[in-house]
Amino acid sequence: MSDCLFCTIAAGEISVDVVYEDDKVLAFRDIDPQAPTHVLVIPREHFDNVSEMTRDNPLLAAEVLAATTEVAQLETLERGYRVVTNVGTDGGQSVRHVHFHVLGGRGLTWPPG
Ligand code: DGP
Repeated sequence: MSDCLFCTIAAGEISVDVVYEDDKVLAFRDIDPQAPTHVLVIPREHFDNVSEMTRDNPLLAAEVLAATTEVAQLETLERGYRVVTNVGTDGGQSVRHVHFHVLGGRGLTWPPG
């Protein structure tokens, strides 16, 4: 989608700090980190949210989730970490291209706000 920020990032047209990438998945550091490690994991293909991706391409959804594990290993988050995906307005989703936040490097509180 030409007007999608994360599609533009996936196409390499906006510079990001890449942590992991393969032919289907890109992981890069969040511009506004909420923890010492805050990485966004996205499919290169556009889906608005996790529900759409899981419905239309469940194998890709599994690959994106597997990439969150790869990121946690690369970032040596052996004490633990959190994987979050926000959906829609109430979910606090600001970018309508599915992404998983991988957060770690400090103790994370619960519940979220
Ligand atoms: P969400 O609120 O769940 O849709 O998360 C979107 C995240 O995307 C938010 O944590 C900030 C991040 N973000 C927005 N624009 C950019 C950008 O241009 N570069 C990077 N690296 N991250 C961005």
